[in-house]
Amino acid sequence: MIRIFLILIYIQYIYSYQSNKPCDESWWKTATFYQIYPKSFKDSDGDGIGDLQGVIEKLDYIRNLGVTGIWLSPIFKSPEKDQGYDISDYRDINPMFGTLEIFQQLVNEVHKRRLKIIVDFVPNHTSDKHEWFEKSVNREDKYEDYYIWKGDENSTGPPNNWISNFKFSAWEWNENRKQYYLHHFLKEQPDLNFRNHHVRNEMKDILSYWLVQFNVDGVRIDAVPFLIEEKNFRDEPRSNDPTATEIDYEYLNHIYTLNQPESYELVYEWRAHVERTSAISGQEKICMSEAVQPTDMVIPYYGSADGSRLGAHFSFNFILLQELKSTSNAKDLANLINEWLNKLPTKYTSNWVLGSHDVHRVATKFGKERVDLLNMLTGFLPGIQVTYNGEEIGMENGPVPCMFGHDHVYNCTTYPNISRDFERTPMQWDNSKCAGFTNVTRTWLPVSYKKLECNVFDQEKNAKSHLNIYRDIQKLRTLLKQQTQIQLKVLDKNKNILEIVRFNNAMEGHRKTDIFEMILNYGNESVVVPITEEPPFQVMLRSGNSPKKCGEIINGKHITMDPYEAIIFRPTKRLPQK
Ligand SMILES: *[C@@H]1O[C@H](CO)[C@@H](O)[C@H](O)[C@H]1NC(C)=O
Ligand SMILES: *[C@@H]1O[C@H](CO)[C@@H](O)[C@H](O)[C@H]1NC(C)=O
Ligand SMILES: *[C@@H]1O[C@H](CO)[C@@H](O)[C@H](O)[C@H]1NC(C)=O
Ligand SMILES: *[C@@H]1O[C@H](CO)[C@@H](O)[C@H](O)[C@H]1NC(C)=O
Ligand SMILES: *[C@@H]1O[C@H](CO)[C@@H](O)[C@H](O)[C@H]1NC(C)=O
Ligand SMILES: CC(=O)N[C@H]1CO[C@H](CO)[C@@H](O)[C@@H]1O
Ligand SMILES: [Ca+2]
Ligand SMILES: [Ca+2]
Repeated sequence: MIRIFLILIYIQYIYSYQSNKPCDESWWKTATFYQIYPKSFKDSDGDGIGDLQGVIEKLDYIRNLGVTGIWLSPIFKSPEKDQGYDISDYRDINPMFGTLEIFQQLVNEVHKRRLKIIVDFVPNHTSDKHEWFEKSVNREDKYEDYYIWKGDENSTGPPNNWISNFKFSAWEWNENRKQYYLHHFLKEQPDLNFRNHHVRNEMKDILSYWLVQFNVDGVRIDAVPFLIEEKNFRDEPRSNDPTATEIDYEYLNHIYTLNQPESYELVYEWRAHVERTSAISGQEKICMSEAVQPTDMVIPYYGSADGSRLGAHFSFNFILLQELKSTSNAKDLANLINEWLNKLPTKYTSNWVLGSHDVHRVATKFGKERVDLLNMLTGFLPGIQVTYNGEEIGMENGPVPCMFGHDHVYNCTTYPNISRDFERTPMQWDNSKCAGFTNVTRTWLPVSYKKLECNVFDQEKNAKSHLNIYRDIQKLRTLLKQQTQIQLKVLDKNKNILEIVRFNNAMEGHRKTDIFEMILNYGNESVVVPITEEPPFQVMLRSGNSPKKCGEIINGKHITMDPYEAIIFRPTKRLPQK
């Protein structure tokens, strides 16, 4: 009884502490962003394709998840050669998703619910159907150098050996202009020339358009490593990858096309511009950058090494997404977390990502048993959490027969393992014929039969479902905010048990007050482990497969961890004050 009373006082203390802070200050630093893949989220008009009105219909669901905001994958006008990453008009909405009016309504509805909204910003390249490209082909005034053109009618081949991310030469011949243009992705995605000041200004205007005029809260900047290329267009040297053939991207070491100093510089410029839009609108707007690169290359997108320039508010941390395997152990996991935290200067905000529209579903990659454990982990680690839609219910890859595939880049026939169609199947809202995604049977990608065992409707009813545990994590995150320090420890000889302690020693000398601790068993065997902190402990949250109860008090110095079990708890005894 007394204990419950103390907890109530404690919670009150936390809330009163927060309410004394200036309203909304750096709201993003402890945010959870929910990534929506609009085509697969919710169809409102019965064409089998998700749309913005569908997102509006599901905003209450999103608010009830307890997340901070949504990030929408591209929704702009596009011929859809690369699922909207080939934009033909940066200032308009793809009619399949809706209109500018519906988008404005979405922004308003999001804000009404005290949520935030982030849109994708794809500056490296446009669609070849963008009017800028057409004007550039025709050498129209001002537009002539909007893209990267090389060679002439007498050229006998591409200007250099650069290779596209999607295989083959990064150069495409244009018969009208009689020159080659550069494209790091598809040939329908010509690279913009950021050495041209008109292009630089256009992009800033587009940022203002969405951030100020439409009042969105931030942008996610796509593919920043590719922004600017070395200006002498030198050939790139061979890589050491023996498996790569001449046409493969991996064949070369991309020293002249990736992460060039000017690309970082451009991100810093955009940050300054985003700050200006914050000043104009009186609200803190943010930018996040996407670089699927080694950590050492990713971190400078946060800001310059000398600290004089700020870059993205956060640069996506893909270390877990790329390196963690189902066969990893807790030691590997600890090493990955430590590698990131040790390299990230403490003044920057960390972030954790496990899923996206480009990688296989978490449940498929790591096993269904690890869904809660991994959602709890990314929610427990300090900083920002990013969740790809469907991961909160532990959706698995959907089966997509190749004839129904849509990933033109990684064609299902040619790339049976890396086609991205599988993680893009429609959201499973219920177990009805079309999973509550739409009211028609023909959907752009097939609805997975797994809707029968994995859907929102059923999980609503079960307190220990992935969905409800995900909601509990979001609630707990409001308590975790103050604990900025972290310690990691592998507890057992088999290296499958990871203990993570969060505390705050910044405010009160070196006293570790208000400790939160997570223990997870990444392995498939039950293990008894000693806990580092002094008992008793109170269980705050546990994975669905855990026999422990929320609120339960644990008195022993040892704890039994079932296979794939995760718990978050708190020592209930305050440590003696020094
Ligand atoms: C599906 O829903 C849309 C929008 O409510 C409606 O216009 C359409 O007629 C419905 N289609 C079917 C097959 O029920
Ligand atoms: C291409 O070669 C022809 C014949 O040598 C020459 O007249 C022409 O000027 C060349 N074109 C360019 C763009 O250099
Ligand atoms: C994949 O390639 C096959 C054979 O080249 C083609 O028939 C199919 O339409 C392609 N699928 C996609 C999604 O592009
Ligand atoms: C691709 O998938 C097949 C079966 O799904 C598997 O046998 C093969 O090892 C995989 N290849 C790679 C490179 O992962
Ligand atoms: C756990 O996994 C290992 C490695 O995959 C396997 O050899 C072992 O049999 C599994 N143990 C149990 C209890 O399932
Ligand atoms: C994760 C992600 O958004 N990847 C995108 C990076 O940019 C290329 C080109 O725009 C896209 O094809 C990827 O989907
Ligand atoms: Ca639709
Ligand atoms: Ca570029």
